[in-house]
Amino acid sequence: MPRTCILIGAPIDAGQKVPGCIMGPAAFRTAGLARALSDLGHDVQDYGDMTAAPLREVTSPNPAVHSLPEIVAWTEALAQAGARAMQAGMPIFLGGDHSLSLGSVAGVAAHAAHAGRPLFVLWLDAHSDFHTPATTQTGNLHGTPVAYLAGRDGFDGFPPFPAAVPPENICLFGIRSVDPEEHAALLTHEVEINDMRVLDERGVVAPLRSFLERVASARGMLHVSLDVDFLDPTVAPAVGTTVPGGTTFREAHLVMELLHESGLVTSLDLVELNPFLDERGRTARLMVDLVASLMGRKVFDRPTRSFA
Ligand code: Z70
Ligand code: MN
Ligand code: MN
Ligand code: MN
Repeated sequence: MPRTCILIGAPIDAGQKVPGCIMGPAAFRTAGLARALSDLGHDVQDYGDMTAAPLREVTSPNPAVHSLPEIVAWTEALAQAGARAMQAGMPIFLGGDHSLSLGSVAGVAAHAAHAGRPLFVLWLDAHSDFHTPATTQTGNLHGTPVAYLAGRDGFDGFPPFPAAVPPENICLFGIRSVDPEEHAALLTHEVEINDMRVLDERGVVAPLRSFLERVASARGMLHVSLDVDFLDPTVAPAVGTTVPGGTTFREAHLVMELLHESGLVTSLDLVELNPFLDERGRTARLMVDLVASLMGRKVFDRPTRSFA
């Protein structure tokens, strides 16, 4: 089914400390994202790159936190743009580091609440990103969006999250780096956790299918947040914090194909691409290919699937 894909560039890099993510939206465009989508029959509208809202004076009780006014300003701008884009089609947010999801998911959640539909979030990442600004040790706010969308406290200065996503509607998938404060908090929230231990034993198909069945039976909307470090750094080197033991090229494509077949995905983040660290554009091109699989590209287009 043809979709209206809305590209929203969010060149944010203040959510962490390695320079380069700011070039992410340009790299996605250079790697041919719009063309890949239009070749699949989708309508593509590129809204260009956003800028942050005006900076306000906001401070954190945690002295480790840096760039708080910048991230709050991006969150405000992206939440507005995201909610508006949801009315026009399927927003695809081009990062930028993962702090962009503070805003993108806020916008999507406001839309879902307005539409009276439950929101589910699939977090494809090496990290759990479940810190709050109060618990982060690095002060890097790209490690906080899942806590924000789950409605955790500690986000003083941020816009109140419009409609907290129930923890059981959140699925962390591919994680292999969890800090002690995140671990403790995850033990008291019913977030679905498919860490690498689970994926090694069960593969990606069964855990993902069971989550997607929950989304479908709740008639939910589904936001997918794809962090480049979901992939193993040997296939996706263009990322600031590499964590070994990530998903393979084939597993990642299979995840995208299953998402396409589900027909459930209503919004998407592409985050943490650092083109400055890439090898001749290979990570940017891989990310574009993954989006193409998510949006319907197939190796062989059978009239009916013969492997139900
Ligand atoms: C660590 C922190 C993180 C992404 C790194 C890492 C967080 N838990 N998130 N890369 N995408 O700094 O809080
Ligand atoms: Mn970090
Ligand atoms: Mn992340
Ligand atoms: Mn990550």
